[in-house]
Amino acid sequence: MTTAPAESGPLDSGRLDSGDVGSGAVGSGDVEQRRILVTDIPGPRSTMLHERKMSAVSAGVATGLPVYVVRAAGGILVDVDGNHLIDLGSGIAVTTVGNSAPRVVAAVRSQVEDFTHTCFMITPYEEYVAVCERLNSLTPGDGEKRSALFNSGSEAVENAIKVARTFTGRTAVVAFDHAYHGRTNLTMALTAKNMPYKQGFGPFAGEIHRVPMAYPYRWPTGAEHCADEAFDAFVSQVHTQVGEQNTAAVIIEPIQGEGGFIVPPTGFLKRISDWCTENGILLIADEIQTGFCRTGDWFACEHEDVVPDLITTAKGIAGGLPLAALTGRADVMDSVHAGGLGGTYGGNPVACAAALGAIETMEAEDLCGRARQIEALFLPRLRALAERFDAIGEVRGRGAMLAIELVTGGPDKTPNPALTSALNAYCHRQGVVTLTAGTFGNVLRFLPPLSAGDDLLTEGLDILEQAFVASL
Ligand code: PLZ
Repeated sequence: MTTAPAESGPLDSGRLDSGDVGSGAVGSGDVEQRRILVTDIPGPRSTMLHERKMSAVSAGVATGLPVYVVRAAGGILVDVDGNHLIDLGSGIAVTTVGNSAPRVVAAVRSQVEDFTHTCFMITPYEEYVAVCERLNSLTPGDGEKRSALFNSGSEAVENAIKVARTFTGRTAVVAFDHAYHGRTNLTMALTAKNMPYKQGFGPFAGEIHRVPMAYPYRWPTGAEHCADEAFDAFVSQVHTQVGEQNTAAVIIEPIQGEGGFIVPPTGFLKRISDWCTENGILLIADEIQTGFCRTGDWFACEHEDVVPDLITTAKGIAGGLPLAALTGRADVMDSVHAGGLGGTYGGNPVACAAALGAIETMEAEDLCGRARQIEALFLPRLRALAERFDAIGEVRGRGAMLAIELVTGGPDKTPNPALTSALNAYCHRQGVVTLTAGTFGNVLRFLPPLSAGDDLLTEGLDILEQAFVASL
């Protein structure tokens, strides 16, 4: 069934075609927007496929929830057994416009028929240029900007470091505790957490220096001291251990993603940004998880009035097709010698077409507004749960990037990864796709597609509530 051509499966009948584009709703096609469980999760067909996976795919590639997907749209994933699961993960913040969003489908179909690849470095095409133009105008800052396109978030981050080193003539890079920037050699070095990302994979790239993150919930002297003390520690450590004059860039996620949806105190980012400017150091905002309407603005930096020198994006940019970008000040981006940036597939025309369709969808459907509505739906429910269950140490996040941090209860804030796994597994068994995060594995995070309807989101929250009752 999974190997059948996409158009021939029984679930494909009545699929939205390009004629439906612009109908108003972010398309859910013919995928019924309802949780439907017809087997246990995972069901028998998924279980069989998973056995094949175990003997064909490297054990290094793990699976969070082994249901095998055949269709997805709106806020629903349909598996091979015919179960309809509520998607609260968006494939880790990727399908922000929804799976197979009509404008993305139409743009991809048309592009695939025209041509699939030429290599932009050899014989270019308009779609790449158009994506860069959109990025240059949508990202924070009114100054002249340039962009370059890549295949993955990690690659965008690597290139941000290459550009920063070229422009400044300096080599050191400062990253934060709990940071996640990727799995390639340089980005592993930037990523903070050892298991599973770094264990056994060293030696890592040099000239990466780590400083404390402003993590209010776990700040040793209390959240009220977090902004000042974290900023002072940052300044002092860079000064004493690295040297401002050696520092090319400071890289930060405006809200940390894999690290546990850590929201720094208001003003912290701005102080870092101003200090970087004073010291000729570039600020790189890694908006790979926070970007493209996810937090209720196009980019999370906007909320803090911060204009980074360089911004990395990926994930939500192209509705599920692999695309990533580096956007930044024109003088910085143009400091690299011709031929210094590139790659065979970077800015593939099909991925670029998808990005143009995704960005058009975000504008036409006001998906930033939708992310704020989702925040308004989730936060009161999560806060009510926190009132009821001591195990919820903190509710945090912004827009449709929300999380609860789980502890054993009591004042010591001991992380509770066992409860986190139990809640996650309960939601999965009930057909709700939740994700975990956090340096201590004790954060349950919610990243629904912005195309999911309120009914589905409410039902997802009901099941989360049941998960607490069942697990505590
Ligand atoms: N920067 C902020 O969130 C990707 C990775 C999950 P790639 N996060 C999900 C996993 O276990 O691999 C991410 C991110 C931020 C960079 C990246 C890296 O993006 O497209 O996965 O390379």
